[in-house]
Order: sequence, then structure tokens, then C-alpha cells
Amino acid sequence: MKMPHRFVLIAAAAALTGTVALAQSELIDGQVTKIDESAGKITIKHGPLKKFDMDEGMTMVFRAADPAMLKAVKAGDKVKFVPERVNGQFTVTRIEKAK
Ligand SMILES: [Cu+2]
Repeated sequence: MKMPHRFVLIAAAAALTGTVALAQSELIDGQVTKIDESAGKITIKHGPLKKFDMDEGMTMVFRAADPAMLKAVKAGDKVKFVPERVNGQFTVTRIEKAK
């Protein structure tokens, strides 16, 4: 089947964008150990995190990108989260309870 040229280009662009978005927002497994709402921080125990050169698991403090995140989860929850470095600070940009 022959597809119109323009359609192929759009499909290729969509595939490429999807891949990039996936790489940026890869969900990491972790467990919340502490929440500090007044400081806007969340402590998460996580396994090896290649993108930050953390070869071993550890428990560390992250800034929450959105204060609402600190209400969505609680200490003890198993979570999936997206860690990013924002202005040099380790920041959680997305978090959800693991199913
Ligand atoms: Cu870490």
C-alpha cells in the first residue's frame, strides 16, 4: 500500500516525539519514607538510577515539583516516579502509587 508522503512524515515525527517523551519521563520504582509538606520535600527509597550515576539504591530527599504530589502519596507507599534535576536540585516531576 502506498501512503501519501505527508502522512508518512507526520507518522515519523509522532514516533520520534513519542520516543523522546518516553525517555524523559521514565518511571522509576521507589518507596516513600517521609513527606515534609512545609518544606515541599519528599524522601524516597529507590534502586539504582543510571541517569544520575547512582549505581546503588539509596534513600534520598527530593523537592516536589508540585505541592499536590505531597498529598497524593504518603510514607510507606510504593510508588512510580520521575526524578529530574531542576536547577541543580533533585526534583520529582511526577509520582503515582504503584499498582
Ligand atoms: Cu539517589
